[in-house]
Amino acid sequence: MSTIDLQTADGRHEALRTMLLIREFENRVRDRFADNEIPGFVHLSQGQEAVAVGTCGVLDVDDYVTSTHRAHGHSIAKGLDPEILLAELYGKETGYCRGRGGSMHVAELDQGMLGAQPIVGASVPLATGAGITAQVRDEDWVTVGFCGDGSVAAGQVHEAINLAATWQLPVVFVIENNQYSEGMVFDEQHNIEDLVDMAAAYGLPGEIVDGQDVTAVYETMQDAYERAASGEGPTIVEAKTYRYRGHFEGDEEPYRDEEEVKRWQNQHDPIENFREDLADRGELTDEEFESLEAEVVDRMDAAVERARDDDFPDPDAAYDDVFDEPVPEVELFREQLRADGGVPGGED
Ligand SMILES: Cc1ncc(C[n+]2csc(CCOP(=O)(O)OP(=O)(O)O)c2C)c(N)n1
Ligand SMILES: [Mg+2]
Repeated sequence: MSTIDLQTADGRHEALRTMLLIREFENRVRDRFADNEIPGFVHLSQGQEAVAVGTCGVLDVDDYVTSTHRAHGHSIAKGLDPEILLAELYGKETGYCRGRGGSMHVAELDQGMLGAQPIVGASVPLATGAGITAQVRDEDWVTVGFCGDGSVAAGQVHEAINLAATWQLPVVFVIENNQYSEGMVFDEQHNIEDLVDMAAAYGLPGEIVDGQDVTAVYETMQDAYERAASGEGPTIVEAKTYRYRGHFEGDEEPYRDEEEVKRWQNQHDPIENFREDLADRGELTDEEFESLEAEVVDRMDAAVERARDDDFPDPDAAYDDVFDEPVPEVELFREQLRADGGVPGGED
């Protein structure tokens, strides 16, 4: 059973709320990262919310997704709590991976989130692996492997899709074609216009979908899901989309014009598109939209406060789950960490 039913007005409101939540979550990550409150490295998915919500909305809690370095939207759309996800990004003990994973490694198996993968392309063989497990164990779950347009230039992606196609695994590969791979424009990296054309090489069906239209993504995914769940094998879905922020926070974006970004924001925004759809259906007033916005702002205000107040992991536990036997280098690191008050490099 899908987690969001787009056939109903309640389901449509839920889809809108989830897209707004992802947008606001990433506003906070953007700002708190700029303030050095959030450590590490972050990649935002603003502009791509409809791909995450339209895809994951079709899935059941027991279905799986594998994700990339740009994983916040996929995670929240798959049902992860933004509060716990934010704590993870803050490196706090209360986060999904007890602060060890951060933005690019978050995973929550109970919710079907098999993990963000910072190695470009790695989400695809993982999805194939989850598909093999389902087939061998005769389980019902379907796995979605999210990947970017850039990842399609990586060898492991093709090996994994070929295997999934040959063994007719219950997997859907969703390529988020946001037209850039770091600073590389799409046609500098690929010799075809539509990546989905490669589906023919594996004997798979391929679908192109407008990734700024949550309803279109959802409907395309319903068909792909049906095929996967009924033993007809994988589908490749290519969602044409766009990221508003740089490749990573701090990217100066010399490779594209501000005008291009503004054009997508003004003409192809997935939230604005869907808001208009719902207003046209008579299902959403301006007041209702503003109240949904206020709700997610309040929720994220509270989430930031909570993540700030939560504790960092105990330095003594820094290498738990890493080494079986104590290692001298680890002891040294632990001592240093203790001396620094539990924060690598100290709390300055
Ligand atoms: C194997 C590997 N090569 C290179 C990198 C550096 N890198 C990180 S993200 C990225 C671009 C990925 O582009 P795409 O797949 O289109 O995803 P997007 O960033 O657009 O979401 C690259 C080259 C990496 N993380 N892993
Ligand atoms: Mg890309």
